[in-house]
Amino acid sequence: MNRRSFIKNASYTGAGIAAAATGISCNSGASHPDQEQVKEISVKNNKNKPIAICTWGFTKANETAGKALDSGMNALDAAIKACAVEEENIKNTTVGKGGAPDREGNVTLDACVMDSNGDCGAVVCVENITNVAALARVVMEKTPHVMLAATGAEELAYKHGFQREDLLTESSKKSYQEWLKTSEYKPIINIENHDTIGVLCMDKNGDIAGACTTSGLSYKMKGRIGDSPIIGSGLFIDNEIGGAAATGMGEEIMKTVGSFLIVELMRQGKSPQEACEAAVKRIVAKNPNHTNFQVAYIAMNKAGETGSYCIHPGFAMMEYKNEHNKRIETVSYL
Ligand code: SD4
Repeated sequence: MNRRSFIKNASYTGAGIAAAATGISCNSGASHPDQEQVKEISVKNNKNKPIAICTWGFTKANETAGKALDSGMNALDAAIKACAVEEENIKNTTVGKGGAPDREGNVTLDACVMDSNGDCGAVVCVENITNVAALARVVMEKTPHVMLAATGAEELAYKHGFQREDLLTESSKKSYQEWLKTSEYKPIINIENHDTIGVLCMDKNGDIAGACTTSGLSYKMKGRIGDSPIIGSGLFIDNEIGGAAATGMGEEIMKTVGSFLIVELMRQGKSPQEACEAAVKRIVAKNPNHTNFQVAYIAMNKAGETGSYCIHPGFAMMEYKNEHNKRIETVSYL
């Protein structure tokens, strides 16, 4: 088999793509394809692009990204646009405006973005700014840094025209006051419908980017940061391979650097589904307490295959492909 036909054949499977991307020659005796060729094959054979997937049943957000991609928007813009839908949705109590406050009653937001060049930006513990995924992009593009915290991030936001907003809504204030009566702190995530949004987009060029945004654990300790704004934990993209995003108990996701792990497993030849399963099982194996918390992952590879997996039933992924937005009930470990 000559080099060209090896590349052609390799492009039909996720394993082939991963092998090609890492330069593994399988048993073909082929020489290592260069990166440009890898990109060419995987994009050419992906008939499904553009694609948007996101965590939970965020129908409108995912559709917003999908339609924007259909009309030619690039992957990063589309992912941030999808996040903005939930950041501005005051009924979502774990993202943006209307997000649950910390124990002291202050709403603090975390977010990150990563683009197809491997550039990334993040903000943590930000008050008074709704669109923190867009702010994470400002950190990426307008500063020499990757991550800014609290008032530093907030000041940057004002410099770039973001509006100051009170993020604590009447309804979240009421729930907080109710919580204060017992102040019971049980950091257990999930089972309700709305949660952190992580979005992965592949645009018409086949380039992948993502964004993740959250208010984190409800009534968290002051200053607590979860996985969502941590590059590699809440989100990771490698445009040669694919991307992954996480939701659920941030502390557990960070201990295994979950999204990075999934992308690396895809690099080694696993499909997005297999990689999500392996990453969840890694957490399960390390933590006998896993029945007490939720972790869920979504992933996409360069061929446009997607996957998702979680510990507990109740998690769903949205997928927009071929102009169709659908909800995929995710298979769970338990
Ligand atoms: C966190 N992972 O702060 C986020 C919260 C979340 O589903 O995803 N909830 O730990």
